[in-house]
Amino acid sequence: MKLILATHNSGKLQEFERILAPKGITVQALGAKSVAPQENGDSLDANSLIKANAAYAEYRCAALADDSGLFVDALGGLPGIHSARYAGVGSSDEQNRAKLLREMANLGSHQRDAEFRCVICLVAPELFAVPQYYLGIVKGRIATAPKGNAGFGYDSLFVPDESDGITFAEMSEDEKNAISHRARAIEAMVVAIDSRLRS
Ligand code: ITT
Repeated sequence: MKLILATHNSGKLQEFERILAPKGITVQALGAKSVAPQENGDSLDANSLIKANAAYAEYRCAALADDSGLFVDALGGLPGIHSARYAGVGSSDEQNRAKLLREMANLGSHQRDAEFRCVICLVAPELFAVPQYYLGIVKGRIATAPKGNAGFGYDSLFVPDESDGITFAEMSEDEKNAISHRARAIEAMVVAIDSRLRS
């Protein structure tokens, strides 16, 4: 089975490919000429639907999109749906991480709880009459300084509760994929597709 993956984020693409390939699902990323739609929804669900719908309209092939973000308790859920542009439109991962560390500079070790959330929206009319949503969450804490070089985005600042105190960026791809928000949302999607194909 082939799905269009509506993303321009190469880190996400790599994770989808690695998790889905053993399950017999290949993902085709958007072409360089695909224009990213404006993500002006007010939730992960809304923004994932905007991206999946745009990809389906362009390719006329089953499409999925991931909208994800880092939700920090002490910041009232920020950066949340604004994670990709926390330090301003067009900001780099490094600028976003630096802003997060600044905002949390005065917070003690008991105030650093956070979670990554990922919503995948699947638009596949031949399988499901309406768009489907799959949620994955991983809980953890925000480190006081970046650690590790793997991954992307906020990985070097996020210490999952299920790790031995290391950040996502200090893990191998398979270690991150065993517990990540994205892997959990993907797993839920795969279960739903399997069960639909069997019914
Ligand atoms: P697309 O919309 O093209 O998919 P994007 O990077 O703009 O790419 P989002 O709007 O979903 O994607 O923003 C998600 C941001 O949240 C992403 O840019 C990272 O900063 C952060 N993020 C999400 N998942 C992450 C992960 O697994 N590790 C580190 N940071 C992550």
